[in-house]
Amino acid sequence: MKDILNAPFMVEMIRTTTNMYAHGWDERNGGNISLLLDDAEVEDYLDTSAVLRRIPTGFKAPELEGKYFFVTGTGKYFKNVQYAPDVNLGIVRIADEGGTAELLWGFADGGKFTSEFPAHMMSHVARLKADPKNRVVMHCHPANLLAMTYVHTLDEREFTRTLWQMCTECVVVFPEGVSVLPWMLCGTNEIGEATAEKMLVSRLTVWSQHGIYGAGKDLDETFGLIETAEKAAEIYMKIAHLPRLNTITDEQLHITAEYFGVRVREGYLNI
Ligand code: 2HA
Ligand code: ZN
Repeated sequence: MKDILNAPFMVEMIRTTTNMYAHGWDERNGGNISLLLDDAEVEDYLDTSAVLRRIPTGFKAPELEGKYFFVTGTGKYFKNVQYAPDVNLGIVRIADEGGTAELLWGFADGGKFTSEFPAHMMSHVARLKADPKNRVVMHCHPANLLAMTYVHTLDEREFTRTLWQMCTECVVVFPEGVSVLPWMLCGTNEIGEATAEKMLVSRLTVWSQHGIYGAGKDLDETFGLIETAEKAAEIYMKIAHLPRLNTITDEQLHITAEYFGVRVREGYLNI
C-alpha cells in the first residue's frame, strides 16, 4: 500500500486549500471542497474494506452509491490543512443510497465532513449529469463577489453580463454564465437542492451575501474558474461608482466567443 500523504490528490488538495486561504477566500472555517476519487486511485492507498466510522448524512443521493469523496471537515480551517491533513480532511464512501458516509481515512479527531455536504453531494449529482468528467465541487467566500451581491441586481443574466464585461477572458472561461441564488440558510438540504438545480446549467453558482460554488474536472480548473469570476467582480467593485466611458460590447463578446469556439448562454447577448 502506498503512503497516502504522497498521493497526487492529497498533494493537490493541500496546495489548493492553502492557496485559497492565501487568497483570503476562506477565513476561519469558511469554505469547503469535495473531490470525487476514482476507485483505483483510492485502492492504491487504502484498504477499502476497513471502515473507521459510519456517519449519517441526512439526505439521499442514490446516484452516488459506492463513490469515494475526499472532503474538507466541518469547523476546520483551510489555513491548517497543510499542517494536519488527517484531522482536517477525510475520505468517505457513500452508502445506503447517500444516507451514510463510510469513513475510510481522516477526520482523526472524531470530526466529520463539511456542514455543506448536502450541497456538495447534490451538486456532484447535477454536474455529473451535465458533464461525466466533473470531479470537484468547491465553495468559498471571495470578497468582491460577495460585495457585488449587495450592490448589483441578482438577475442572473444581468449579473453574468456584468462579469463578462469586466475582463475579456470571462466569456471564454464561463460562457454558460453564472447562476445566482438569493440569500438562503446555509448547511441545509434546501440550499443544497437549489444549488444543484443551478449546477445543471452552470459551473458557478453565487450564494448572495455568502459566497460562491464552483465545479470542474479538477482542483486547478475549479480554482481558476472562481479566480476569474472573482477578478471580474473586483474590477466591477473598483468601477461601479465611477462614470463608465468604455465597455466590452455585446458584439465584442460575440466575436471573442466565436474566435475561442465557446457557446455563449442562449439569450444572454443582445445580438
Ligand atoms: O464551512 O463556508 O457555508 C463553512 C462554510 C459554510
Ligand atoms: Zn460558506
